[in-house]
Amino acid sequence: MGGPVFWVIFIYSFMGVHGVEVGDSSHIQKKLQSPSEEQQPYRTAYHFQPPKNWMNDPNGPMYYKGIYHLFYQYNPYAAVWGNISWGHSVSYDLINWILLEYAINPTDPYDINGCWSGSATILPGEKPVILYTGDDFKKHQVQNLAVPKNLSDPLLIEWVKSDHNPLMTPVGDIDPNFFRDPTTAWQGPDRIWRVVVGSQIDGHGMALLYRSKDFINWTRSQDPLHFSLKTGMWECPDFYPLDIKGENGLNSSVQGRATKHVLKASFNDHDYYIIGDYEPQTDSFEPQTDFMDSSFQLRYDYGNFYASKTFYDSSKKRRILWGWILEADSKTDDINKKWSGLQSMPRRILLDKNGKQLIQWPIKEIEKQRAERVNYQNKELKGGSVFEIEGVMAAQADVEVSFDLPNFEEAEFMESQFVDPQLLCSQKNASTRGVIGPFGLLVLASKDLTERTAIFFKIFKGHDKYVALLCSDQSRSSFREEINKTTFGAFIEIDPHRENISLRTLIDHSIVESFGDEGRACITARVYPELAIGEEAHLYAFNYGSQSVTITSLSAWSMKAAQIAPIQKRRRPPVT
Ligand SMILES: *[C@@H]1O[C@H](CO)[C@@H](O)[C@H](O)[C@H]1NC(C)=O
Ligand SMILES: *[C@@H]1O[C@H](CO)[C@@H](O)[C@H](O)[C@H]1NC(C)=O
Ligand SMILES: *[C@@H]1O[C@H](CO)[C@@H](O)[C@H](O)[C@H]1NC(C)=O
Ligand SMILES: *[C@@H]1O[C@H](CO)[C@@H](O)[C@H](O)[C@H]1NC(C)=O
Ligand SMILES: *[C@@H]1O[C@H](CO)[C@@H](O)[C@H](O)[C@H]1NC(C)=O
Ligand SMILES: *[C@@H]1O[C@H](CO)[C@@H](O)[C@H](O)[C@H]1NC(C)=O
Ligand SMILES: CC(=O)N[C@H]1CO[C@H](CO)[C@@H](O)[C@@H]1O
Repeated sequence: MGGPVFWVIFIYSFMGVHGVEVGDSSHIQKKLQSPSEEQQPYRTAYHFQPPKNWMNDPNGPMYYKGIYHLFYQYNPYAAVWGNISWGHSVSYDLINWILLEYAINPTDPYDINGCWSGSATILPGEKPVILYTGDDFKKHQVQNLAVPKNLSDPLLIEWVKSDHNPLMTPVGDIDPNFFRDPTTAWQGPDRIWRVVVGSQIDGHGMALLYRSKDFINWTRSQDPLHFSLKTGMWECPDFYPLDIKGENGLNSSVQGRATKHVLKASFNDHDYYIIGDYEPQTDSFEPQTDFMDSSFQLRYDYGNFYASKTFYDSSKKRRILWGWILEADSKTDDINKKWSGLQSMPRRILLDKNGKQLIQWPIKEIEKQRAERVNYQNKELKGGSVFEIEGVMAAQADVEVSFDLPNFEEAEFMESQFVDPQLLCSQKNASTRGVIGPFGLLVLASKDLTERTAIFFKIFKGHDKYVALLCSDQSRSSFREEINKTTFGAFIEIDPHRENISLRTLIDHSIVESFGDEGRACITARVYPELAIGEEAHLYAFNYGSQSVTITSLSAWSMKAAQIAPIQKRRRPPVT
């Protein structure tokens, strides 16, 4: 017994499919319908969130023996940050989740003030391990190791901390307040493990490099993997290879000519990345363009998205990104609604063909949640027009649309290449008439359009190039005063012969995740409408430019809710 077949059936029954052993069935019943009950209009249906309390960074995501694991920074006691433990959930498809007991709790001198972010590494012989930051009894940040208690338990429910903890401590020039968030480790051709830890030394953001033969005894490298004189503290660094030519993802230990490496760091409330060449012999990393070096900063997401982490999914040979999506309401609202924080839709990451940036796309599995569909083709949107897309649940939908563009000659001129796209989006908002654009979608909109979130494009002509501006305008997303309604924006370079541009938007009650131009620019927003909730939410396409644009095709689907259910402590074998 205990073989994989047994466990597949066993866990299947836990998923509630056989209707047995699922902890809180009233919760599931609710999730199967829609979460838009009166008191909880903002809970999401197909994004990951625990039933209650505070959640922040995704931690240690991994695929192990047929099961996806997601850990996350979690406060077991309240909807505010504090008492941080590692929440743990498992899934077969990255959409439906079983909530397990906490994997790591603050119980030891080296993590008593919190078990903070970290990553999983799968060691040879299929042995997963976790490196995480502990806030110790002196409130110093240190790096610790935890391993599964029983490798035969397919859910890896129990984790034990190493007797050798802490493994890395803030000695020498390292400030004990700025030493955290170890990455997934990788092995060089010399079989030595490397890991980087986020830091700030003399005010400069830094990825400190450590090496180890045995994963226990770690030695700091004299040189960091990378640092920047133009940023402060780097939180949650991530470092991984991507294939230059193919679409397959790579595990973190792949190096060589056919790869580019991505270094991501979280600072200034955003996740910035750079792409370059990594040389494992010398552990040098040479980026094509460095952080803050040009006016065009690469970010995973130009909206609300932070402290992300990727992992390599060996079953589908892809690299997947998760990010923490913060609330944009007040702390009081969080306490009243009893929860705070979402995880983004997991996104597959690819290198763009030009090698200069990443492309992100919601994982294929989400398409299984699609239900009723409406479809339009070759619909002309004359300047100043709005039309309603009816027949889908507008508060819980997936929309894919492609627009045929008019001739660019008429495009508005943009003075400077140093314009901040976010600023441009708030000045040239969805209500401001333009030439080519604004055109796009109005989501979570009230029938009379007094409340709406607008996701739109606008085409500009620069001195030597054309750009599409992608905006997510939250300025009229809610009548509620206390909500942060900052508008977000991103530029996408387009060539003058470009005929069309696409937008995909995932709408889930209080989150709007948009992927512009096949995933070249992503913007996530949190919105909390007062009128446009549940059945009262509407979906529109619009064009406030003077030039007509044509919707080549638009498909919208209602989305089924995911099952996110707790597991009971007492376990019983399945009835087969
Ligand atoms: C380890 O897990 C397997 C599968 O759940 C179980 O059969 C076995 O008894 C466990 N071993 C221990 C020492 O708990
Ligand atoms: C730890 O590794 C370093 C470098 O490899 C070595 O010099 C040192 O002796 C090791 N310490 C222990 C306790 O194994
Ligand atoms: C990573 O991928 C390479 C190339 O496919 C393979 O040789 C290596 O065994 C993999 N390593 C791990 C830890 O999976
Ligand atoms: C939209 O832009 C116009 C013109 O710049 C401005 O007058 C208006 O206040 C803006 N609306 C919002 C809600 O920011
Ligand atoms: C609102 O959100 C933006 C973007 O996330 C942030 O820069 C700004 O500081 C926030 N404003 C307030 C008042 O919190
Ligand atoms: C977009 O335009 C390209 C040519 O520029 C064409 O190959 C493609 O089929 C078009 N896509 C759609 C959805 O119309
Ligand atoms: C239940 C529990 O342990 N709560 C603790 C959370 O953290 C605060 C201070 O950080 C403690 O005062 C609580 O006792």
